[in-house]
Amino acid sequence: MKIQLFVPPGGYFAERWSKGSTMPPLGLLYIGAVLEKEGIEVEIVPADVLKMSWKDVARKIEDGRPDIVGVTSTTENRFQSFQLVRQAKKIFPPVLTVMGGPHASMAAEDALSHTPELDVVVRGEGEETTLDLCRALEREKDANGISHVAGISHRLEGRVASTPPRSPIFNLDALPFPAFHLVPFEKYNFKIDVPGKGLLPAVNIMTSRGCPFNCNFCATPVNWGRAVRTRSPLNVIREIEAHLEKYGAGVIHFYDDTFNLSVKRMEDISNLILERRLPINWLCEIRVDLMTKPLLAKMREAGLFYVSFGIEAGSERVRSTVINKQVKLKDFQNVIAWCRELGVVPNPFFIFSHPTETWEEAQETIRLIERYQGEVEASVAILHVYPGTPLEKTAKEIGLLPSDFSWTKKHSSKIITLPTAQGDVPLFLDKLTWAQISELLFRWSFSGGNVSVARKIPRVIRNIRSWGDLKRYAVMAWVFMKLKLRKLKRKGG
Ligand code: B12
Ligand code: SF4
Repeated sequence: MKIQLFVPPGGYFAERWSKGSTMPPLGLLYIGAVLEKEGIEVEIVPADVLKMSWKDVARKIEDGRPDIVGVTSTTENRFQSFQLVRQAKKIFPPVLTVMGGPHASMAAEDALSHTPELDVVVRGEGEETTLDLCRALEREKDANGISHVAGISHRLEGRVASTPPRSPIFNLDALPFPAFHLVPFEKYNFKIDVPGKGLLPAVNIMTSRGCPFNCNFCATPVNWGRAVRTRSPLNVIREIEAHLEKYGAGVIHFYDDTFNLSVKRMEDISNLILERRLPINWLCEIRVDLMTKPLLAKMREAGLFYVSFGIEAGSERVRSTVINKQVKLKDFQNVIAWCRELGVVPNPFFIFSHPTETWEEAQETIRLIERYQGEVEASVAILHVYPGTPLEKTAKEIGLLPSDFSWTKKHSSKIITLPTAQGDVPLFLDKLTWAQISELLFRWSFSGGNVSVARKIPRVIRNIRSWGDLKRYAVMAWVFMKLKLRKLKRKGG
């Protein structure tokens, strides 16, 4: 049994990353580690970071003649993932094509119904399902053979069929550490700037899966489930130690959706880092309503230097009744004050254009960002719709996504995207006009936001695909000039 696991080449992310630093794909590395442990021949091909062309990909499959070609998918890179599946089937028809990752998991039926070259979608966690799939295929080389594998959707007698969901992996400590040795680690050039220390080599780690909350736009509760599973602090520390030894990592980026879900576990991890004097700097994502000052101080002592958290909207109504994020402005303000006192960089996330969000409410958000100018590193996005989320349902109900919408089809004129900002993913536009959204984005940019308008111009021009796009970018240019003039007048007067 031989399996090749691909990150597809090109696409929005590769383009965005092409000159910077990125990180190895933890999902494929976990699957690789499990298969390797079970004696299955596995090759991971990160075609993005290897800068492979489609011809290179074809050659890889032709030479490898694998039993299975697997490809990971996010909604941003889905078209590249579909393309890879098509190519694999064309080059080597006997291969079983498998797609996993957040996009395929959340839109399995859509992906299979519109992509005849795709044989199987693995929904959710991939470690046990992929292993079962390999074993089933070893026994019986046809669709019936795999129809007992839990957690997949596939084609059976000409129709798309789904097996029952697989139960989540509760004992995450039982998983081997991700197989970093299966990718060319140095090619990722994964480095993070630590204040006062400069750019240091970094490694990505995930210590828990699942989220008990249910924000309307978020893929995590659907993809990973709402039952949170955690690795033991000691297991986490062992992985950090392995990275320190092998890669001389100076920074650990914890990618857990909410690292501080359990105060006790957070304290234990911090205490172990301190006891073992691990020379690491780290960053993570938290919920502000679960944070306390003593905990943040402990995390800081253990090496935390940058912390991200979603506040999403300045309006209480939008946060609590639209997004379903019960976080108070007071919690947000406290965490920022503690961060400043302790020397941690606060990185709040904000989103514009929530369902029913009015211009007045959106201005509460931008005023909050402007109020904290210079004190925080704010990240801002326009709301995007992802498959399987409550927001996708809303978008269908109000007709933003037409009834015949498919995630497999490109550039429908009815769907508005902003490829230069976040790939080919539908924007959620409701009450705010395009000019208002543009104003909000530029005001964020002027208040220290990390976007350079000038740098984006070549990509904007390359990505104009319709009159609608042209009109939207023209409105943006007009709003930009208007705000610049207003700024100049203020300076002058
Ligand atoms: C790290 C991360 C990033 C990194 C990218 C790292 C990388 N090179 O992969 C950065 C910071 C660059 C990033 C950027 C973005 N991200 Co991001 N990111 C994450 C995060 C926090 C962790 C990913 C991870 O390592 N998970 C751990 C591994 C173990 O899980 P996994 O990758 O899902 O893999 C498992 C299964 O999915 C499955 N599987 C995966 N691939 C395959 C393939 C096969 C063949 C099989 C069988 C199974 C399988 O098995 C794996 C093991 O169980 C997730 C949230 C999350 N909880 O996962 C969001 C997440 C993936 N990101 C998301 C988004 C929206 C974005 C951005 C758009 C954000 C932005 N505003 O720019 C961009 C888009 C980038 C892109 N082109 O996709 C969404 C994706 C939703 C979707 N439908 O695609 C997620 C799910 C967050 C969320 N809650 O909504 N992201
Ligand atoms: S945004 Fe964060 S808190 Fe909300 S559901 Fe997603 S992971 Fe959970």
